[in-house]
Amino acid sequence: GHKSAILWFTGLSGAGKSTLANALEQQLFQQGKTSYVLDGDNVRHGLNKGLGFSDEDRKENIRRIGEVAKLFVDAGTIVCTAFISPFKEDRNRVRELVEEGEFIEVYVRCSLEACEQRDPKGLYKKARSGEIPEFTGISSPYEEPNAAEIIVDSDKQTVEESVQAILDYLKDNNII
Ligand code: GGZ
Repeated sequence: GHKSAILWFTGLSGAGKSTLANALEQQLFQQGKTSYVLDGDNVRHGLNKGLGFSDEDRKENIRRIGEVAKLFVDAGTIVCTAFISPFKEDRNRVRELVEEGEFIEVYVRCSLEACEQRDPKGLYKKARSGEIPEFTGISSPYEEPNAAEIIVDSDKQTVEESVQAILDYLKDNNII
């Protein structure tokens, strides 16, 4: 068995949140644990279609995702969420929705330089040219967590090392 929890990945665009969340989910699945990944692909195109990237829309995006994540916790799942979630206040509001210990903040730390160098979708380039306004790290803020349960340095650690560190945390805290 396992306990339910929210693994809340936060970090810049291109830091590797979705990659890590999906790699972790695979490992959990292999261990027979029920997990699910919420990310831009399945939330911003559906439930949150219509929300953009203004501060207000990001806040509403995160609020709804928090409520959905809570439902997954109620359903007994380990839910991994992969959203920039740039505002500390919005992340902390989600933390307050669930029991102590059920919200695990995973800061996927990566320098802006490294994210910009990766630029897998060419978004940083567009942000620099002004084609995309309010882009996180360029023209919209990212507030670093100051008490994340887990920090992974995605510009120094491999995906495997980071996933292992998260699995170790879950074991040490009797979640899996
Ligand atoms: C940041 C943007 C923006 C702006 C489009 N700022 O690398 P991606 O493409 O796949 O991930 C980014 C994603 C961010 O959506 P989130 O729901 O995670 O953001 S938040 O938590 O702040 O609500 C990026 C793409 O959407 N994208 N425009 N202006 N990222």
